Amino acid sequence: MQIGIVAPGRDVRNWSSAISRHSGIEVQVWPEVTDPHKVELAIAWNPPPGLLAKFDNLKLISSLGAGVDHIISDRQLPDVPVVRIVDENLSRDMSHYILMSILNYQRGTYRHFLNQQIRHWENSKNPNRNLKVGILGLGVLGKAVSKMLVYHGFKVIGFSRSPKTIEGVISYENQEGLRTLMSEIDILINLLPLTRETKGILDMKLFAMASRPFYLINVARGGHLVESDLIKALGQGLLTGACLDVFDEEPLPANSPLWDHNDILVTPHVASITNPDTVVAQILDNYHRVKEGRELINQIDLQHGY
Ligand code: NDP
Ligand code: OXD
Repeated sequence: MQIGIVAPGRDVRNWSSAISRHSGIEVQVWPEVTDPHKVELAIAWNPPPGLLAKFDNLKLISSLGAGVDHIISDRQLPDVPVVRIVDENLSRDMSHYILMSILNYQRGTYRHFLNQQIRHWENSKNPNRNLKVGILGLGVLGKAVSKMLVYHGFKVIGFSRSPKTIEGVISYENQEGLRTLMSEIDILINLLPLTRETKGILDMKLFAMASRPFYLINVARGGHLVESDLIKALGQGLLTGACLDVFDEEPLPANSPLWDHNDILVTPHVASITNPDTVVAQILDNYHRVKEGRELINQIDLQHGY
């Protein structure tokens, strides 16, 4: 048995060395796969469509991260289970990124930074201490983020497919719930998986539901956001600004208008990055489970798409 890593454009040397530290299993890294028949476990990030089908002895596919949209969009996906990463470090890093974004927004850090470039002294007003934060997606990451925000004194409202009970968090489902959430928030965080239902959810229709200008933080997927609607909505004052970590096309092309927009902060998909050392054990555990016919952990429901 061998492990195949398929992650075009990503440096996966840390994955190969983590796997050898945790097991003696041989690793083949695409495109240098010489014997696809030996690959029983594929660890994938954005695999070229049709490629995983070439591993004719495959037993399991694991995403290299929390999301699986980049794997299950493959129309020739082999008929084997797909699992994803759930890891405390991912949740903590995501929570820290969100806290940093909110505090930078609340305290006007970027205005101070820009003012420093021109030696301009401008005292800001008192920070708004009553910011209401809406979170789309109350899964593993959304839940961790919501608890952290409640701990830091923010009012938090969440939205998910099924009802949730999280201390200090009001939670909504369905279209009516989404409308209510939008009418109450000052900041909107997107932590939904990218599926047929959620693609393009961050569009003008949603932005127009807000009852006051709000700040958008998109850390889920670029496919959730209709970029032209964001720029239009910023121009119309529906939004006060946006912090974007994920994009339809990554790396973000040099000619994207998002780079130059004064009210948009761009970060290069770094909100929360999987550390192979802390997750290789769960991936291998899942491989053994599949071989022994036991229940898998963090398995994707292909019907729901997450
Ligand atoms: P989960 O699968 O644990 O949670 C998904 C949440 O979204 C659930 O609460 C689910 O509802 C809800 N949801 C799904 N579909 C809908 C829908 N149609 N309407 C309403 N709610 C819906 O995912 P994670 O929290 O682990 O991760 C979320 C996403 O974050 C990932 O898919 C990935 O794209 C992104 N990510 C980004 C990173 C970055 O660095 N920028 C790092 C890691 C992840 P329910 O609970 O009812 O099922
Ligand atoms: C992930 C990501 O899905 O990094 O883990 O976006």
